[in-house]
Amino acid sequence: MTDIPQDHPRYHSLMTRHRIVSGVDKGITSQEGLIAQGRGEAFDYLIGEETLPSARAAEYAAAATILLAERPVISVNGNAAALVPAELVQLSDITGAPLEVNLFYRTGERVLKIIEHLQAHGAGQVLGGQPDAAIPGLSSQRCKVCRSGIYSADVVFVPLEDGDRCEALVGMGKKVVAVDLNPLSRTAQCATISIVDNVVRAVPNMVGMVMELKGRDAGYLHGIVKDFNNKRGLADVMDFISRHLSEIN
Ligand code: PTJ
Repeated sequence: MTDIPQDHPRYHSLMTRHRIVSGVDKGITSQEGLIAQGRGEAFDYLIGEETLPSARAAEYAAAATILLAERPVISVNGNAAALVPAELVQLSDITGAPLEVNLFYRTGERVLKIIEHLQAHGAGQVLGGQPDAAIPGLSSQRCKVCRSGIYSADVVFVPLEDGDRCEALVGMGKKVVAVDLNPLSRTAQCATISIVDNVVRAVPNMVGMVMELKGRDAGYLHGIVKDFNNKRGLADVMDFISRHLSEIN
């Protein structure tokens, strides 16, 4: 519970911050996750705290890519679990993509708490508790994955993280769909589809888009993916930020 008044001009941002703090209190989110959230907030401010048209296009292409995938997987870390647990469970349900907990600051206890947290939000089986494979070339704890999940996935959805694993997953030949508010981050720069948006907007948007696209044939979905240009999308965000800053001055 929080006593932030609903008419506070920064209500939504403060509530999001509160969810991360509460994630730390529950042992779901790492303390470093607070710093990551702060960095994200700064970039969110620069993009006007709304979904830009380029992000919407990326979310649309991401929804189509996940629907076209043979073995899509949704990777969950401590921040995403605190911010959008119900929405991630919903995305998993409607796409058939399993949820797998994968952490940078990994402890067995935190993995278990995140699995339980997702299950409290309606998830069935959640992968990640007993990793039995490793992402080649990655020395961090993030290398620990499930063979039936991230290891054999063709498309991995990663709502915000550090860049190393994104590079390693792309190196394994996978398509990576990443959400990252920092268009300059290694994750955003190396992902197959980079969604420069806040996960609290991006994931619900994607749920709506998947529902809309679910009945469409593969040709239509391939068309959406083909029309999407990731480099152009990132350049559009940078253009928006520069224009936005010069308008403020
Ligand atoms: O739960 P763990 O142990 O896996 O750790 C997760 C964090 C996020 C702490 C870890 O992966 C980390 O340290 O990440 P970084 O290197 O701080 O990168 C996080 C990226 O996510 C930054 O580029 C932020 O701008 C971005 N970000 C932060 N909050 C959001 C976000 N992007 C979208 N939505 C957000 N709410």
